Amino acid sequence: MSTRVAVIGAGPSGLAQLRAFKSAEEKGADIPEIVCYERQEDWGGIWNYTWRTGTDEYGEPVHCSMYRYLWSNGPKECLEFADYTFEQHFGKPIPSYPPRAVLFDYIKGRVEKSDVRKWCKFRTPVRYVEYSDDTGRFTVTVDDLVADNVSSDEFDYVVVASGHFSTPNVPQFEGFETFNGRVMHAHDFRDALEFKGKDILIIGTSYSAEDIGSQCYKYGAKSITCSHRTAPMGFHWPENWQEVPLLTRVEGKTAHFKDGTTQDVDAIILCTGYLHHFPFLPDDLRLKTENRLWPLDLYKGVFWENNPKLMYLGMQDQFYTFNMFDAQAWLARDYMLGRYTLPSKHEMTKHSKIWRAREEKLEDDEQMIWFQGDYVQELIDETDYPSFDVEGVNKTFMEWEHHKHEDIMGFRNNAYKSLMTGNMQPKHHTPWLQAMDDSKESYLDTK
Ligand code: FAD
Ligand code: NA7
Repeated sequence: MSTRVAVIGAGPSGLAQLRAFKSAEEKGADIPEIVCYERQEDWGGIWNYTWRTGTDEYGEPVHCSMYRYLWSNGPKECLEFADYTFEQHFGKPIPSYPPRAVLFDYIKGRVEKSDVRKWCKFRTPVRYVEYSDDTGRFTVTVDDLVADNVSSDEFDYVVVASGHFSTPNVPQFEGFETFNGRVMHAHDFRDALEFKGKDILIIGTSYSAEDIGSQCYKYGAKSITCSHRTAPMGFHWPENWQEVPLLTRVEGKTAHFKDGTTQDVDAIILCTGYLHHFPFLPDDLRLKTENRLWPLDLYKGVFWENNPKLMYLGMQDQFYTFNMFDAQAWLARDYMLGRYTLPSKHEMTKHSKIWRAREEKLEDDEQMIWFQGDYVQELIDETDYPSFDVEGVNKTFMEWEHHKHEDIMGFRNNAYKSLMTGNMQPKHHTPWLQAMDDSKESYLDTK
């Protein structure tokens, strides 16, 4: 019986796993039989945009948390694949903060050229995974939505790559039930034009709050009020933008904050993060964590310590994204190919706790970036994933942080050097605040 691998999800993490196997096959390895189950109709994960919110045409929760006009919130030079560069894909250097359509095209480009689509079963959510000690295999139960047919299959390994920025974390505040306006979570935000001329309140201070607020500003919101639980973001915001303490209650259209101040608002957008949500996993296989750089119970951030035949990709909070998922997937692949041996459970847990202890001492974003860089370096040192200049990526992240603190509405006008090709990338032809056309064609028009 040949070895069988199930990959759950065909977003950037799941696709990294498919590419990792393909790369080994191209170098002559015998690879297992691979089936990648994907709930959506196409690959790309979060980058596969849909206008739908809530439930889809099959009654499935809509995965997409993406919105129109989204431009990368970090330099593309920090996420570039080491085995497939932007220049290779687009045929020339391109600016550093691409809109969604450009990144989607790039993600798809590598796998389209790798002939791995045949391994994917679209419109097929995984409903349940069980492990049998007797057979040493997993039973994976899936729902073919189009055929309306539930079936089960057996696998030796399961790779969970279902993402963790899709199931909203929705806190409740007093008065929401009678608020005379829209209350929504960032997950359902699709188009900033909806808020043109409106006074909006944003709860939260992380990437969604910063970017959704900036989108609303760009597309003509009247005012933006950002409410924080822990600390304000502290950027140099435009004049119609204020940062206030946490919301305590809403009365009619009036929001009340902890410091006693109030603000009348038309809409409230909860940028309050997401839940790690695995309804298809039993308790003993299910990762339980908040959004952080070092979730426990995953050796090397990948292997489920209680049963390492189950692996997770991309479950960390993310500065590094695509190339970190690659580094994880290459290591997971080598384990499944018998090229990489895991230590005892005791050793795995000890290793994880050392990383966690280090994570708990991190004080700011810069330290977090270097921490995640060290993690990526540890992974790529273990496999034949093309080595790249992790220190250079960290330094580009430092420049990015600096540019944000200099000009939060203008940081995307900067350009950086590719750490993969060494080439300086061009600046975009139009400053981000004035660039209303987020199409691929407009972005790639670098002259
Ligand atoms: P996802 O992209 O979420 O993909 C997971 C896939 O699993 C989906 O296709 C989903 O349909 C599928 N799936 C889920 N459950 C099941 C199931 N039960 N059965 C079958 N399939 C299933 N990163 C950046 O680098 N730059 C950015 O600018 C950036 N912006 C972002 C903006 C937003 C609004 C969000 C939410 C995230 C952003 N990210 C950004 C981070 C993003 O999480 C990563 O870029 C990347 O998409 C993570 O890939 P993933 O494959 O782990 O997860
Ligand atoms: P994050 O980065 O997980 O941040 C969640 C934010 O929500 C953070 O500021 C939290 O504040 C805040 N939060 C969470 N619960 C509450 C409650 N109950 N009340 C007030 N504030 C709360 O999620 P994002 O959506 O911003 O980013 C996720 C990804 O999407 C990211 O990779 C981006 O690229 C896009 P805290 O600081 O904990 O007080």
